[in-house]
Amino acid sequence: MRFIRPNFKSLIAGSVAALAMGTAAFANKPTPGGWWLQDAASPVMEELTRVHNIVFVIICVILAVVMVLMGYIMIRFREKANPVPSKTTHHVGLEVVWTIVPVLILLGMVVPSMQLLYLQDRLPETEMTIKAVGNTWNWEYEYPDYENVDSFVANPLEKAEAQAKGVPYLLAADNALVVPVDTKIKVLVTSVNNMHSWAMPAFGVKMDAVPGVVNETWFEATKEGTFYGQCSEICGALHYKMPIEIQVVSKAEFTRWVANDGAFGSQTAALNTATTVAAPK
Ligand SMILES: [Cu+2]
Repeated sequence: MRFIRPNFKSLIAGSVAALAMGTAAFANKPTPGGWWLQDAASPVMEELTRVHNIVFVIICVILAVVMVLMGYIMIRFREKANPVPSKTTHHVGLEVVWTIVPVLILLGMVVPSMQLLYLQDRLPETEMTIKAVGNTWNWEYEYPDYENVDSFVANPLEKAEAQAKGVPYLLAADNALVVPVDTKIKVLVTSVNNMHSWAMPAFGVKMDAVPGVVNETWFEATKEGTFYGQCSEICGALHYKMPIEIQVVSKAEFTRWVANDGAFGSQTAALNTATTVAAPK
């Protein structure tokens, strides 16, 4: 019989990497072998990471307590060591404790969870709006606030093209969504045919795109740069071909981009080697 042996070397390397995460450079995309949350680039994701870490610690403590207790019971009360088992079937004190303690743990988790849900769900006073429409199979974007910026479609780059540009294949798109930094942005998400999900891990955003329904969510990017996400609803044959690439630029740069009808000028295009934004048709 063959057993699957865990790769301890990579496990240890991963743990060391996670411990060093505080000092590591900001990663704007999934990393090979990565197993923790992506780095936060929005207030919602920062809060989401904080709540996740709190719950993670609680889970680890519960796991440790249960494992130690199980081990103790199995050794201390095994047949050899304990030939005459106790006939006790009820213990009021113990039952009260094992009811109250989990309730207290859950109450402790409910407060930060509800605060996070509220932060994600309640739209603040947003400064601009973006509409993301899921097609089979690509994303189409509209900037309703800027009439001169035409809607455009984002498709993945071909593998060879992505490799040549040094960008992640199936995450990088031919047209990136361009948004200003430190700006509260409302995102309207819908679909024309089947269900998709517009997700951007670094911003803590994941919103279903449902035909006939306009869902809304929001984000505020706190870092400039290129960020990657994907459709997060198994939507069909080419589900994997729905990358979401967001380019966060300075407010001045964004103003220039809008004034240029949704295109980077020749000077600023050099800043953006990862993507090209198509000029309006
Ligand atoms: Cu999809």
